[in-house]
Amino acid sequence: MKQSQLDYPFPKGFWWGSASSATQMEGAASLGEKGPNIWDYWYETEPNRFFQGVGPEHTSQFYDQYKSDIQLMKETGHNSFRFSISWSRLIPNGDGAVNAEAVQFYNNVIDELIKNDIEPFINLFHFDMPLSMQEIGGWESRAVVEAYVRYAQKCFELFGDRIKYWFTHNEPVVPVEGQYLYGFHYPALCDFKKAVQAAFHEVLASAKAIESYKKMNLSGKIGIIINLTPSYPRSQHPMDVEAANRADLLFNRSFLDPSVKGTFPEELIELIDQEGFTPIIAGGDLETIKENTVSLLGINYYQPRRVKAKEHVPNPSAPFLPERYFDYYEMHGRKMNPYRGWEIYEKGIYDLLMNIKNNYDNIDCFIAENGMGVENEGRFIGEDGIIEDDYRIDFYKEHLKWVHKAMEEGVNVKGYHVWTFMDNWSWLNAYKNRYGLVSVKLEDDYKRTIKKSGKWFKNLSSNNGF
Ligand code: BGP
Repeated sequence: MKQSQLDYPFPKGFWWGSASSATQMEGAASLGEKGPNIWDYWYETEPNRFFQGVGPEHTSQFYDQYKSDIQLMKETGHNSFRFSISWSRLIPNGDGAVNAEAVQFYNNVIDELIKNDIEPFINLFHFDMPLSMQEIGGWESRAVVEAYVRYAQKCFELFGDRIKYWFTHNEPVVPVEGQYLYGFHYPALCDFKKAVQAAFHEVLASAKAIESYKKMNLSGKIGIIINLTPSYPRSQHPMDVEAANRADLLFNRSFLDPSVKGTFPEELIELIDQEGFTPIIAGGDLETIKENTVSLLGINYYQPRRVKAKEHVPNPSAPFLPERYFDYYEMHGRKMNPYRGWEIYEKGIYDLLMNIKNNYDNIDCFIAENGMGVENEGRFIGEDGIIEDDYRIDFYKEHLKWVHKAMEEGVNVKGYHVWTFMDNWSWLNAYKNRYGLVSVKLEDDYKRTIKKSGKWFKNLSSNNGF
């Protein structure tokens, strides 16, 4: 189709593809000389935490099937694909000897992608702390920051000749929430002070990895992928506005500002200091963060936060959580995903992008995850045996319209990656919510079938718009 016939044309070279992560799709969790990470350990010790007791060993078997999967990526129109390196597969002890089998695997994946004209994007950390590193404190520990930087350097050395787009973290706020606040990642603590230290160390680790990358004089770009959740106040009452601002500071700007601007927001520092949660910062750390900002920003967007002022004075003995500063409310008439329970608010993606243009120097960015999870998706299989996920096609279109508008208004959006390529295992939720352009039938030897949305995505990418 000619570009002039499209309602929503996108520029030449726009990235169409998807995102994934090692633990969620490789499988082979204890094979190929891989070391254990926190997910393997948690599953071994507390399998009942996982939906239907399904653990990381059963993730989509990309480790064995990467070749045919990459053919399916072609068939679904990918010109780019983001995956993560499993730190504990590459360096089984977290620090030290490199696993030759893992090097071979990642080299094979990279080469196969390039051979098929799919640009590989590599993310270095997607929630999968090696167990040995967690045992010495995980992100709370300075030693882990140093080990992470050595791991990052190793990745640059091994794969930097072919990789043009690197990312230091995916959604760095999530391990902080999961491990230190809300209990959905091992070790499921509830300790705000430790959460702040861990967050600071993630920011520092990212800056130090960027510093190392720059020293190597490779020709690629290095960025970070952050999940941004726009916080909308219930009303323009100053107390509601203040509550939304605090949610924004804690969940968005805590990583966005240091990554892009090299500094933490003053108001955030005040908030943290006033509670006595100031992290340990070594001499030179703030300079390292200042000097090593990202050159590309990946944005994950799923849903907004609807925030109101706190109605009651928080009980001082209750666990200290970010919700001490605000409450959530159910906005009347908001659109919900009936199959996952998350709000769908398409304009949120536009608001986020405009914020990047107006307040973050209009840095080059791309949508690094956007997707619609569906529980029990098998019910939508049509007569031809494929999943008729028109709801997902609508979801993508409605978000892309807003991305398009932001681009018309000058935001430097370079691409759109969906979550995700094929149905995958999602941490404690395991296979509960399906997101793929391709379905995976666990009970039929992980059989892959392209969904209706996968076919639609192929047209989207071939036409470069819709
Ligand atoms: C994102 C994560 C992904 C994935 C996705 C879906 O925040 O980056 O790793 O898990 O959420 O989550 P869920 O399966 O819980 O709906």
